[in-house]
Parts: sequence; structure tokens; C-alpha cells
Amino acid sequence: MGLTIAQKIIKEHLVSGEMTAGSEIALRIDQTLTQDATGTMAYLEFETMGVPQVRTELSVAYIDHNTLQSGFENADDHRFIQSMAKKYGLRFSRPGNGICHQVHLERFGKPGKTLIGSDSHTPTGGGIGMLAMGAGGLDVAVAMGGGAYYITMPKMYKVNLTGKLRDFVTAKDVSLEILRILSVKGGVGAVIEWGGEGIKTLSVPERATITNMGTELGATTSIFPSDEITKAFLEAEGRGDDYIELKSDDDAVYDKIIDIDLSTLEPMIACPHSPDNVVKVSSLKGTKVDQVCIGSCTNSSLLDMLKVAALLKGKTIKPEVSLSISPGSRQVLSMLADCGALSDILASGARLLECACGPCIGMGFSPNSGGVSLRTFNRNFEGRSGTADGQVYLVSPETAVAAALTGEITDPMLLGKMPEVTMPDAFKIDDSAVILPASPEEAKDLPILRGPNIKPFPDSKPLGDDLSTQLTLKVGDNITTDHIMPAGAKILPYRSNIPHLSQYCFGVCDETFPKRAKAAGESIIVGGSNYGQGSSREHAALVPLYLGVRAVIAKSFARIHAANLINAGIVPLTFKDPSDYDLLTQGDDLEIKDIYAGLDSGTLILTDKTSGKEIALVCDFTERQKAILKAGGLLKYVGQGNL
Ligand code: MIC
Ligand code: SF4
Repeated sequence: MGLTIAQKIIKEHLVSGEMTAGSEIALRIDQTLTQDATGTMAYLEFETMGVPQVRTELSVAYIDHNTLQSGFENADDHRFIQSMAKKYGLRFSRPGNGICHQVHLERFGKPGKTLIGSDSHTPTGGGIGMLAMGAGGLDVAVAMGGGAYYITMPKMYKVNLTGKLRDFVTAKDVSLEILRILSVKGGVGAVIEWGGEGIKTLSVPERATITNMGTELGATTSIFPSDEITKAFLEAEGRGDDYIELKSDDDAVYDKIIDIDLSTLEPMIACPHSPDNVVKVSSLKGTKVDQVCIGSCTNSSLLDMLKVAALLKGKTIKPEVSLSISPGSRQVLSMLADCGALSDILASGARLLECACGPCIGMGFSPNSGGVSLRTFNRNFEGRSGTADGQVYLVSPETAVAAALTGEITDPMLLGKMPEVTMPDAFKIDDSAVILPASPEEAKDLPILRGPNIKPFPDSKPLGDDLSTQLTLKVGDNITTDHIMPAGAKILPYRSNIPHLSQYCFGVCDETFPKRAKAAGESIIVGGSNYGQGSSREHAALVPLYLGVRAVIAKSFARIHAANLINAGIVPLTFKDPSDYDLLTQGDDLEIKDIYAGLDSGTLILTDKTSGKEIALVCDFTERQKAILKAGGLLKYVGQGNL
């Protein structure tokens, strides 16, 4: 039987386990990346492992999220990460150098390699044929220390593309279309391979938009073959030597195949508050728009920006609309400036933001109250923009420009003729904002620079045999990690201060939760399906841990969050019969007995002492996961000599 692209890379990196979908496998990781919002915690965790230098082929620490330095906290964290990078052998990408995924694609990613990153959009690297996955900070720390990365062997899905996109229909519309088809949980447990004749019409930045947004499907990762187009991109980045050809075997077997004819697609838009709430742009024609944001790791490549500039050239945006542009990297910004396209953008009335995540994570540029914001980003979860009642829609850069020019949601196909935009044969290479580490010899005496905002992380408890506690919070389906641990400019600076962060836990759902959880001492949360989708932030596990949460019972979990819960020593349990979810009420007293025996049998019985009902729960863990839970989390397990 032939192999898919992902299976080939997995086979080459397999440390242990069977390559059968559903079994646990351990992978050797070639490259890691972190960003600052998850990085501080990841490096604190790495430090406790006592490893003198990172053991990967390449590890990069990016600063791109917490770049609004409205106090000392972010600047202190940047300095801490920089000192860690210098001492432990990582490259340090300075603030201003760009968004981790864009810069990694440009300068470091290599086809056929494995990459994990403490950011859920790490699969962007799949655009050049990497097996690139998002992970919790602690898993990345372990990989930096030379430890394997454990995942469930994914199923293989294939999307076959035929035809060619029409003008004004873009890779972003392909992403939105697949979200419409599969939904935000349609990719859970799968790798999505993109193939078919149609991929020959897609450049690397377009492919990277698609793999980036595969994250919104809940997929383990997404991947394109590495072909002549990949080669041309790497050569243009001066990295032709990094190219290898990579394709699936003709007789590779897929669990699901989806066909999309690119030539039939139309501009699409995801409505508030979920990336899969997708309709045709034309169906919302005339909706008034207050704000437009172009950028983020989904749509901030030079190609995207050149198209935006060409469409804005010689025109002025509506006075009622505020338009922001954040190029994905310094390379993009500087090439835009050199060719004059930046002037065209600015002359139209756009505001230039720095090369960073910015508005995507609520780091400034929040919309007005109740404002309609059209964004080329990948997430539109409630409250994420920083404005609680903001109405965020996700669109392509072309649709974004159409809205900025007309002041309302407008099908970009009505803009007339699409100007010809081509990618350059050579990108401008300047790696001066990537600081190299010290030599291992020099590194020994280097200090680590810590600010006062770094507080000790919460202590986890080994799993006991009985748990008798209260159900402090019951939430519904598709709860995101932005619900569990919101981000935004006010809260993000405290990513290394769990006690402070804890005040905001579940703030979007129930502001009283932190107080009630603390008062309960220990507690259980109940959720619906796809609990913990979205960001990879391990804070969505560490903060509940700090607040005494010992178990989460849900209909199903998102992959990275389930791993983060186990890593934090919190037990993720699922209902044997999902309809039992309805039997539980917030405030009930719950009891789970004989947990150790249940871990072995795979079933636990939950007694709702308030209603007297008994509910069967699935606790299907691997031996390693059981050992981690019994040890009280991954850090403790690693401390027992299990790196
Ligand atoms: C996001 O897009 O939600 C983030 C911010 O990039 C997160 C990481 C974080 O919470 O720091 C992600 O996607 O993993
Ligand atoms: Fe940054 Fe937004 Fe991409 Fe997350 S999704 S890495 S916040 S640009």
C-alpha cells in the first residue's frame, strides 16, 4: 500500500508506535518555534529540564504577539526570551521582524522536516511540504530538550483541486469553502493533504493561507506536496538547497476525499462568531462596515499585500471605514516600500501597523462598539477583537479592499478588472533581525534576564483515586481557548503570571467563574463537543489548574487542548453517551471513585450526588498519558527522568 505525504514524513521520524490511525505515535522533531505569548512559559518550563542546549536541528524564538509595550511586562518577557535564546542555542527573531509563521515559511521551513510550534497556526509550514503542528508550550519545551512529540496517528484526508481560481476568488475563499463543508470540527484527528491538478495554479503563499486555516478545521495539520512551485519559492528566498521533492504515492489510501473545482468558487465570508459560519460575500451585500483589517499569519504575504496595493492604487477608502494593514514580515514590508506599493496603500487612507499579529489577537485596533470589522484573519471568536460586542467577519484581502472602498460588504468581483500582480523571482534577504545564539562555551556564563512579572507556575497534583467535588461550570459546544483564557492587549502581558491571569478565566462565558472555582477549592468543568478548539495556549489548562479544576468532562475535545490538560495534570474525560451531558447541572456535587481501576478498564462512573444519577465516562488514555496524570503532569513526569 502506498503512502501519503504525511505518512512518509511520519515514517521517517517515527520514534515509537504503530502508524495505524488512532494509535499513539512518538515523532522526532527537527525544528521548533515559539512566539512570545506562549514562549515565556515554554522557556520557563524548558529551564526546569536542565538541558544545556536545545537538541533540535533548529529552534527559533519569535516575538510577534505581545508587541504593544504599554508597561514593562511585555518588554521584560521579550528580554527574558532573548536571553534564553542566546544561552540555550536558539535563533531570536526580534520584535518587528514579523509574524512567526510568515517568517518561518520565508527563512527557515524545509520540506520533509517536522516542526512543532507553540502556536496553533504552525501548520502554515505545510505550504512548503513540512509536517508542521501546533502544540502546547510544554510539548515544545520537551521537543527542544530532544524529547519526542506524542500525537495520535491521524487519519488521512485528501482535498483534490481541479480548475483555476477566477480573478477576485482566492486561496482564502478555498479555506472558507472547506470550513463551510467540514465545519470547525471536521478535521479533528486528520491530516489534510491538498492535491490534484488545481494545486499547480497555487503559489506557496496561497498554499500557506490554506494550510494555515486548516487549523480552524481542527486538523492535526495540512500539507501540500513539495514540487516545482515550492522549489521556485525556496530559490527566490535564496534557499534552493533546502528543496526536496515530496509527493504521495499513486496508490496512497485516504479516509476521506473531497473534490473542489476552483473555477466554480465565489468570494466567501465567515460571519460572527465562528470561522465555519460561512456564506457567499454576495449574500451580505450592502452590510455597513466600520473597520477593515488586512494582515495576520493567514494573509500577510508579499503577494497578498501587492494585490491590496494594486487594488487601492489611486483610490481613497470611505471616510467611515478605518483600514489597517499589517505586513507579515520585515521582508514583505521592505519590499513593499522599495517597489512603491506601500505608498499606494498609504495614499488610500490606510493605517500601517507593525509586522506583528496586532488586531488578530486584540493587540490594539479593536473595533468600535458593536462595530462590523472585516478581517483577512483566521478567527472571529466572540470578544477576541477586544470589543465585546464587535462583529468580526473573515474575508480575503480582495473582499477586504472592496469593503474599505465602498463602506459596505461588497463582492470584490464588482471592482472591475483585477490588476496583474506577480511574485518576484528573488525576495529581499536580510536576516539581520534574527539574532544568533552564543557558542555553547560562551553560553555557560550567560545570565537569564527575568522581570518581576514572572511568577511561579501552578503546582499540579498527582491524580488521586477518588474525586469528590462540585461542577462549577457547564458550557456548550465549540468552546474555544479564547473563552477559557481570553487574550487581548490588557490580559496578554500576564502570560507568565498565572495568578493574575486567573481573574479572567472564562470571562466571556461567566465572569463569576474564577471566584466560584476558588471558593469550591477543587472542581470539575463540563463542556459540549470540540471543547478547547482554537489556540494552542497551555494557559487554558494552567489557569484552570490554578483555580483547582481537576477534571473536564466533555462530549469531545480539540487535539491540542486535550494534550495540554493532560500535561497540566487535569483529566479530560468524555461521556460514553453524549446525551448524558443533559443530565448534569452547574452546581451539582459530583463524585468519581476508583479512578485508578477506571484508567485501566477505560471506563469511570460519575455519580451526581445532587440528582442521584450515574453516568458512564470514557477514560481512554495511553500508558504514557496515565503515567503523566499519575505523576501530576508532564513537567513532573519529565522530572522523574522521562524526557
Ligand atoms: C491565536 O491565534 O489564538 C494565538 C494567539 O496565536 C494562539 C497562541 C496564544 O494564545 O498565544 C494560537 O493560535 O495558538
Ligand atoms: Fe498571530 Fe493571529 Fe496568527 Fe495567532 S492567528 S499567530 S494571533 S496572526
